[in-house]
Amino acid sequence: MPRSLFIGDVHSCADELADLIDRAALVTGDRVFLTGDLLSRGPKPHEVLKLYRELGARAPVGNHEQRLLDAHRAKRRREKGPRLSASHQSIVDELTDEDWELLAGLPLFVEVPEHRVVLAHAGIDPSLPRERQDPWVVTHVRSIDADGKPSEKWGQPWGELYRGPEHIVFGHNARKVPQLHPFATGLDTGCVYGGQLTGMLLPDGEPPPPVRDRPACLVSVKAREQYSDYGRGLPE
Ligand SMILES: [Mn+2]
Repeated sequence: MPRSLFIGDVHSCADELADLIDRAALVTGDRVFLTGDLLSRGPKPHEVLKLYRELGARAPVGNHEQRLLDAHRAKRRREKGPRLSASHQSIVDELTDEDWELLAGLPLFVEVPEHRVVLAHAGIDPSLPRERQDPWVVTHVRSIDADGKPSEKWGQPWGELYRGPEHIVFGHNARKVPQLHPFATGLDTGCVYGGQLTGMLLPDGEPPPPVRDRPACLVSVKAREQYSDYGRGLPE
């Protein structure tokens, strides 16, 4: 029976993506989903896109892809674009037309109804239905502040307040360990910052199990090195 492997933010860490695929022992017919932020900060963006195509993977758009796309559009129109880091600038200079087409085609949400899962790069505002979500929130939210507003800052994780019914698989919020909530799973364990690349492997047609059983579905590989600095280190 085919399985589905959901993988956290890769950030150009192609070697670790290949390691995780090996560790999960994927076979033909198994499917791969990523949480977005495929590129930037890490060493091998082109190899990540090559693997993404070979695997027939799917992913929602991340804030890094949006920034790259904004810079690319500005460059083509000879307008002033967003200020970019050296890592972003080299990607903008090197991607092919086919690569840009791939990035521009990434949707805000990837629906995987057979697992009752929806992928979103960062998450959602748990007080609103999915069709009323602000795209900025979907690609940037980490917490809900004291006034109930979505925020990019640290604070109460949005997933703690979310009550379903769809299970949201997300990334963006790099932690030492995955975030396991009743109806949300955060898979970004900071690979590019020297942490781990984490995946969740689900059998055909099965939704993510309850929190207490979910660790058995998780598979991680260690970063081969630290490629980018997270400042004070990854939070718990
Ligand atoms: Mn992100």
